[in-house]
Amino acid sequence: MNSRRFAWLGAALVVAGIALLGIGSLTSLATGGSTPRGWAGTGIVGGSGMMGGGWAGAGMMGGSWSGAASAPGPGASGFVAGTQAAPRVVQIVATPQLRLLPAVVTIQADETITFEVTTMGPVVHEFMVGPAADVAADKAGTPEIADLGMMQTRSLTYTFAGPGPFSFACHAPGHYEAGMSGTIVVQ
Ligand SMILES: [Cu+2]
Repeated sequence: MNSRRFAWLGAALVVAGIALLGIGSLTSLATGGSTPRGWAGTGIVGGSGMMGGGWAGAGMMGGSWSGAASAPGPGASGFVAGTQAAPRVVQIVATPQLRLLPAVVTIQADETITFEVTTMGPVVHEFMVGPAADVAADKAGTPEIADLGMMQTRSLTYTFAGPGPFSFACHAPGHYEAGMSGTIVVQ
């Protein structure tokens, strides 16, 4: 779901709300008295409620961008170290501005992490993760998700053996050079 669609939806709901108010006012003019005015008031509340629904949708998008659905990391309340049997989920967003967010992911030594990577916007990205030297060199065989198109989400599970250093990056042409990489911090 993109923001433009939300904007159109919101505009449509505002128009619907205004139409309701108009009907309420006309009813009020035609009949007078307190009951029609009360009905018009209900129209106002209804319009606000629908707009509120649109705003909640925008809030959900915000959650996706900030990685709010990722499992808690080391030091956070509720943290459970990821294992090969039960990997910890970390959400990554690949943005049209050529960034992988969050750009720093903190893990406990030897954790297994499932990265759920989503491309926002029309630019196609990749997601490579592993030893920092291999990721920097785009070394063949380094685990990666390739050709991740607009609004697609794919997963990659990786076990970080030892102290690192580890990193992640997008090697679509020009993206790494533009700064499309991130750091794994091993606690
Ligand atoms: Cu990229």
